[in-house]
Amino acid sequence: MARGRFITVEGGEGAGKSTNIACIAERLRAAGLRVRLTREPGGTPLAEEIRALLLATRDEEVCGEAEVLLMFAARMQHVERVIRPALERGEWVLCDRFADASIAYQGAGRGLGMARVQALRDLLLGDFGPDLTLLLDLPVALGMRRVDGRGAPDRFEREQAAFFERVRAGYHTLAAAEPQRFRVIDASRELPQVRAAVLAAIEDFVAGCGDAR
Ligand code: Z5A
Repeated sequence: MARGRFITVEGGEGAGKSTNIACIAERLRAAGLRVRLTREPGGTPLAEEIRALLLATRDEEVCGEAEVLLMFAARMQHVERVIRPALERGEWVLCDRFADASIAYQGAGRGLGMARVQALRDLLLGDFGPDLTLLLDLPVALGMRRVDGRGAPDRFEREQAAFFERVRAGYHTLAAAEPQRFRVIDASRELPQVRAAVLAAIEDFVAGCGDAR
């Protein structure tokens, strides 16, 4: 049986990851593929508990190193218990955020340094990673407007625009370094146009996977 493929969707807040990932899953299933839809931080009971710890607002300031280690603790459980086994069964795994998020948010956003977080990724994951990454890119202010009024902001949503600008620049650096893996989608457009661009990228990728079914 052919190994499945690992697709991740990345971007800043309000970029439309959750909105678009469901229609990607639908399109892949329509093509006869078995799809596992998941997210980070999270994706297993333990990793979801770590997610709750990470998103909770708290009086104690969380240091960047503790934050990135919690992200990777959740990620390793997710990879070893869910993602890798699913790929080995031939399923396609579609994940809302993965290690690129740690490099952009903790490496660039929190200022830990992208290279340090990449070194941690390499230490823990080796060459395991996504086959395709869709980066939904949009100006920070527009993303913030889209999520405005959604309820009490979590610990990340309380950050200032400057933090999200560093995150966005971090993602641009990652996409430029690996153009064969990343597809950058202009997510500032109306939803039908964004969705069309997302599905075109997916179809292009599926067409290049001759052994996938
Ligand atoms: N984080 C981290 O720091 N390090 C890591 O390693 C990982 C994560 C894995 C939780 O992630 C936080 O964890 C996240 C980064 C950090 N914090 N932040 N920021 P998350 O992915 O669960 O949370 P999120 O990024 O905040 O999700 P989000 O804000 O919901 O973004 P989204 O999923 O991309 O957006 P959406 O829910 O699909 O859309 C938002 C709204 O915009 C919604 O009302 C849509 O109907 C609307 N929308 C979407 N597309 C459009 C278009 N094209 N036009 C108009 N309106 C639209």
